[in-house]
Amino acid sequence: MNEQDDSGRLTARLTRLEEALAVAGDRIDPAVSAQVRQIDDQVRDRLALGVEHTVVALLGGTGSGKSSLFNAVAGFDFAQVGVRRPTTSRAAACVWGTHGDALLDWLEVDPDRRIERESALDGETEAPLRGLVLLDLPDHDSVDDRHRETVDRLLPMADLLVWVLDPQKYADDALHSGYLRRLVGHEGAMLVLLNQVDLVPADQQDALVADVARLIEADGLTGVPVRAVSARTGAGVAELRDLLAEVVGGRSLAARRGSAEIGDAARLVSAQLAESEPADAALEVAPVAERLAEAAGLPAIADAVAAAVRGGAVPVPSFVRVQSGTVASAREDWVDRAVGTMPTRWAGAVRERVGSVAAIRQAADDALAEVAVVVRRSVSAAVCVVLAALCGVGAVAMAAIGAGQVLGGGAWTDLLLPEGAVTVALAALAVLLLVAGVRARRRAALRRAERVRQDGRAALGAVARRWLAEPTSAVLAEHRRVRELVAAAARD
Ligand SMILES: Nc1nc2c(ncn2[C@@H]2O[C@H](COP(=O)(O)OP(=O)(O)OP(=O)(O)O)[C@@H](O)[C@H]2O)c(=O)[nH]1
Ligand SMILES: [Mg+2]
Repeated sequence: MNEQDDSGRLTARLTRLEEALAVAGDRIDPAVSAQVRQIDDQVRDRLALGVEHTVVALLGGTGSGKSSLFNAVAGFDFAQVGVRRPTTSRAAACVWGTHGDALLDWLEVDPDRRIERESALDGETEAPLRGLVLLDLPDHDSVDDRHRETVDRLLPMADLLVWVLDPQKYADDALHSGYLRRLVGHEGAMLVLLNQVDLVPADQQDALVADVARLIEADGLTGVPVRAVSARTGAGVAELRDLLAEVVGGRSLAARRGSAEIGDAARLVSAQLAESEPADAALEVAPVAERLAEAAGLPAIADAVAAAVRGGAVPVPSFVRVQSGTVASAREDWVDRAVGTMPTRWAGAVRERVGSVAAIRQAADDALAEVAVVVRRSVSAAVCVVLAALCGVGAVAMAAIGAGQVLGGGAWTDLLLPEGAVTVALAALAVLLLVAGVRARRRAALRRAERVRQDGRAALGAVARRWLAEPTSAVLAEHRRVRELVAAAARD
């Protein structure tokens, strides 16, 4: 991948990160946003300076030999090497090649602490290191706070961190818990040098390097190269220069470091998000609608409608205005279920965005006012009853005629002939029609009651959707957008 591709990809990732922050707003802790913006600015500034330079920082405790190694790599004594500790209080820089000034200004290296390597006198010997900016930093474990401040300011700006340890202090807690453990994820931009190996008997050097490597692994850093060197005897210095040449010539370390920084920033934002949004089922409004319906007296109204349609002289009550407390608790329960395990700030945003108790209460009132409560009786039932009555009357009349004939001297058997048969048929028809009428009335009662129930629930469901589900969905959609942007920004 060439350097322009690197820059382009990193810039695209930063843009996603910025968009994620913009969408998330205050649902991301402002301190985290500020931290992410700082990383963002830093990486952008670094990219703006071009990725053709590779900033390599020598870091470590006082007296480990940073300045001595700086001089050994540079090939002349520029950095002050001291017996009195700490020696280096201001960062020094050596630039191989030219055009490093903008970068050194950005790094705030004082002009009198800069030197340029690769003069005409060097011929081609320094060419492999062209593009290298070597920084000699003060000690991170200094008695002077300003030293530590300089280290902390420059550390994130360097593309390769070279930790210079010495055989006495390589296990120092200030180094491991103060710095190394926080750099998990940056292994690709790190190198550890065990300096002063001339002070270690030759047969113990390998074991010592292995012990340093073990501690680095224990810090959670995997794959960080550990090399033994001696600034005094020059052992390992040529190999170090080769390694730096390889780094300078390979894929832009500045880009790789930038990528790791963006990864850190994405992780910071991710920690403010849920892994996924609550399932759609959590946004189901039916339970709220049911609760409001009960509070508004819908079941009683439906029952009264049923009774009235069946024919009872039952007055049908009106909807009751739902109590604020009921609305408040239905709203709260709904929000609790809808936000699930969303982080507090996001859950808070949902709580703020959904309708207020007063708004929901008013909307429920208005919606129920539109619900038609129809008590009309069944026409077919009425027709059946009327016909049943007519048949009944007919049956009685026929029976009377038959009886008249018998009483008027007719034979009993005459009753069996037409009048008797018609009477029985009409009576049976009357019973059937009556049964059908009652059934039709019962069905109509159930139908009308169900219609009131459904209309009431639908009206309240619409209220819950408008004032609860929709605002919540909007927040959850924003959460999803932020999550996806951050995931995309995290991908190298
Ligand atoms: N024996 C030996 N001594 C070394 C080596 N490297 C540095 N020293 C000595 O260690 C002392 C400290 O070296 P510096 O290079 O000033 O160490 P530093 O890490 O820059 O120290 P600060 O600037 O105080 O942070 C000096 O006396 C050096 O001569 C080495 O490889 N072997
Ligand atoms: Mg020094």
